[in-house]
Amino acid sequence: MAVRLSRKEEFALVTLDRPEALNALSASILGELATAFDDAAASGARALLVTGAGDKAFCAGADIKELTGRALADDKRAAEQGQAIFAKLDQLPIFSVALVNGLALGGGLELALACTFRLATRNARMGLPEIKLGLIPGYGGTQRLPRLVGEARALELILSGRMIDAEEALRIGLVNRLIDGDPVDGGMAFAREMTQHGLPALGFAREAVRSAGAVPLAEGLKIEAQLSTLAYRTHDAEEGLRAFLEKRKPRFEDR
Ligand code: CO8
Repeated sequence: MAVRLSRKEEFALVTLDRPEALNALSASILGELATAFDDAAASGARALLVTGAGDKAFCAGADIKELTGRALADDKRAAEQGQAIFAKLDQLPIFSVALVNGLALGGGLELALACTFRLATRNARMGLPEIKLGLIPGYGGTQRLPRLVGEARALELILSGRMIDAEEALRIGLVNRLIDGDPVDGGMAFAREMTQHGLPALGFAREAVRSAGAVPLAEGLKIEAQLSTLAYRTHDAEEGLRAFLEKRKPRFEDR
């Protein structure tokens, strides 16, 4: 198995474990990833961390050896399969955090883009080099990258195929934060910060923010009004408001 699913306290950790090929994504690894995402979501974990084995790469992209000599229909099927698996990750009911601990290229960066958040180690380098192979990104990169960093920056990276370092990725908003020390420890600390409050409000906030990129403002405001109204109805809101008035820390129960 080149994909390992493990438990790290209250979090699930998916590790791409094929360091000899810089954790490149073969078709069978993509299938293993899909299973691991489902299992992580069903495990009761509070968030999912995704990383690559070794200290060189998060993931160097699709396995280039598998990309040659296929029929057109197979190329399309492969792109749709990759897109569907990354969409599954994007839509998991729990938050996901990519721990980019080295190279994240092509499909590897697209894997990170499908996570809710991205953290990078200082030696991380990221890019969409498909253009250098005569290709374009096919696992969501042309759609998710511009939504994160803007159209002009995304197009520049896709047309040049150049790699950017962790500092630049942070500056353009491609990654949320840089991590020093052990990436998994850093990822757990970040995930704990993001999930320390009650799950219902966290979920409503995520849903409302996601709608901002998908619907017109007036529609989004309606969604926000509905979700914020729902939040008032939760036990956690009752507890949070009461705790403030009683000058104590709230005890959220995720309901
Ligand atoms: N696929 C398969 N094997 C790979 C890949 C890859 N993407 N990347 C690295 N490897 C292998 C190398 O072949 C090498 O194996 P071996 O030792 O057996 O020769 C091993 O990993 C180590 O790599 P290098 O010796 O090349 O290591 P370097 O440190 O010299 O170079 C690089 C590192 C710069 C990352 C270099 O390996 C490289 O350029 N790799 C390719 C990166 C790339 O182009 N990725 C994009 C792939 S295309 C893609 O992801 C498209 C996704 C959408 C597809 C849509 C389908 C329809």
